[in-house]
Amino acid sequence: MSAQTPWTEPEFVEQLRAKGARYHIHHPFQVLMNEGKLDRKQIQGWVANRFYYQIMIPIKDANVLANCPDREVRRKWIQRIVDHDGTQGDEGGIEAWIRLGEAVGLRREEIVSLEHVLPGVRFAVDAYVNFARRAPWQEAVCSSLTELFAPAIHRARLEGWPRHYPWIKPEGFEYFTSRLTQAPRDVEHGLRVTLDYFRTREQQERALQILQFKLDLLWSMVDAMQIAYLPMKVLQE
Ligand code: AHQ
Repeated sequence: MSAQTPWTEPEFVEQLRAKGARYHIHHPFQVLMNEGKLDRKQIQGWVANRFYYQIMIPIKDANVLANCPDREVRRKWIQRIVDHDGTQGDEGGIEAWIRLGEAVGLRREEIVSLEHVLPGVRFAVDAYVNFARRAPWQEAVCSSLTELFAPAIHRARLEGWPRHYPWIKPEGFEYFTSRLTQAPRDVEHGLRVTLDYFRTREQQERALQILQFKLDLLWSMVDAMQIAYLPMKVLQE
């Protein structure tokens, strides 16, 4: 097969899924979290920092909409904003994340003030939003495909946190539960757009590069939290 031969759709999906090896579920801080080895302050730090990612997802998605001339795509994509911002009768994911914050012992004010957000987390999240603002909308869609790997990380939290962190109030877990259905629905649409747009082998390689950019961004967010919240001694054990 020549280097320029495009992958078939199953081969392309396999290449995208292979990128999961660098998903942040494998980050040392996340591994310690899922093994129940973090303390209250470290869990609180992660929740407070990830709140910045959560509130910027709708801004990112609004940039995709603003760049997308395809009404059919917009009709589906706009649901992502509703999922997070909420709507009449459904408070949405951002509110659910605040409930997660309160369930781990943070005050609402200190969550929404963003006072705990680390520079490295802010830079990584802002890089994602700026990518969606200036990249072709199909590239921004492709970058959301890290959620190919997200159900596993939400399931791990739902299975492990009640056991490892019994001090966390269970109403905090609603957000993770909501993503078990929302993420696969989003991935189905995002993957279709990606497979339809990235057709030549060069374009397919570009899609892998975009996915790696987003994986690195998620990874670097947790790097910042690890440096801030994990004493070096834990890392040397
Ligand atoms: O809660 C998450 C979420 O709403 C989204 C949207 C999606 C995107 O558009 O990039 N990615 C994403 C992710 C969420 N949670 C992360 C986690 O570890 O809890 C995973 C993250 C992703 O895999 O990109």
